[in-house]
Amino acid sequence: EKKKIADLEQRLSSLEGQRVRAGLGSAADPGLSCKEIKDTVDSAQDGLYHLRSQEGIVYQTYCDMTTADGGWTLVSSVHENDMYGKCTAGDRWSSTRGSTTNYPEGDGNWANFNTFGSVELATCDDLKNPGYFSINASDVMLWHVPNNTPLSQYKSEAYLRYYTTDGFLRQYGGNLYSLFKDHFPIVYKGATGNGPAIPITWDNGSEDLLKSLLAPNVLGEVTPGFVHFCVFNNERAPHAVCPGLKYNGGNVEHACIGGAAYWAEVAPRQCGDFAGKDWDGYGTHTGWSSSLLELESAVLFFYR
Ligand code: 3S6
Ligand code: CA
Ligand code: CA
Ligand code: CA
Repeated sequence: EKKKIADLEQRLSSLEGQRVRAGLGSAADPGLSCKEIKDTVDSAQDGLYHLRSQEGIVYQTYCDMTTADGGWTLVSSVHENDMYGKCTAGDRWSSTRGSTTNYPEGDGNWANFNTFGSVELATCDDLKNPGYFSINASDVMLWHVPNNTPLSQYKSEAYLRYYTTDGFLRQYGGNLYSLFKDHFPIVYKGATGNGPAIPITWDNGSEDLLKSLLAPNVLGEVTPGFVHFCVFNNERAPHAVCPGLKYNGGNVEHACIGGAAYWAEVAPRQCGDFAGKDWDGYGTHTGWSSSLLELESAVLFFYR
């Protein structure tokens, strides 16, 4: 009898264990990251999960559980809501307070604990959740998704999807917050040089597709196949990220996104989340202007 009871107790506790594990990522049992959930529940699918920041804040976000074995957490998106508004409302990844040298870091959101937006509006407005600064990660994945794409189609509509594989974040504090805060501050005329250019693996799209969407004039100044962080232009304005490429020249403002609050070349024309992507007209895809598709897409950032 005693043996039977012990066996039953063991079976019960193992079933309870399974129930709790299977619920990891639910509201009742938030995970620390999509990677933790995927590592625990191998069959986990792409979709929404509950996560908990190191400070205990519970939030919902999208997990990609399938690309290259999955475990990718959506932490932020950079969206340009008004290309004609130069460092105005919505330019949270540069300056919402005008084109000015008064705030050399602009709004400072690359390296602070501010949060904004929501997972279902990542292609309609900027997103920054607590994962951006609280997850300890190794790599990033970026998706270029047309503006206003609904959550259910982020992945299928992302015409460029790529990720890093070398674990570079580990040497910069485990996330982009630490990379920008402690190593490569996004500060006008900042003292650091350019940050690292990390090789990428393509999941969707290609170097040729990226090149066909960039402003024609930048092709002579870039090497596709990287994601490049903290890149200064000729006038020493920093750009937080060059998505899909390494920027070798000085007219960084036409291909790279996010920054501070002042672009000196012809202020305020390059001031904003998408900097100078419209230099030769809105979506004209001539000279230093990107294609309309790139201008009207958000860049989504994932950690793993
Ligand atoms: C390929 C032409 C270079 O033209 C220069 O770049 C021109 O003098 C500037 O108006 C322009 C801008 O710096 C582009 O950012
Ligand atoms: Ca703007
Ligand atoms: Ca924005
Ligand atoms: Ca320039």
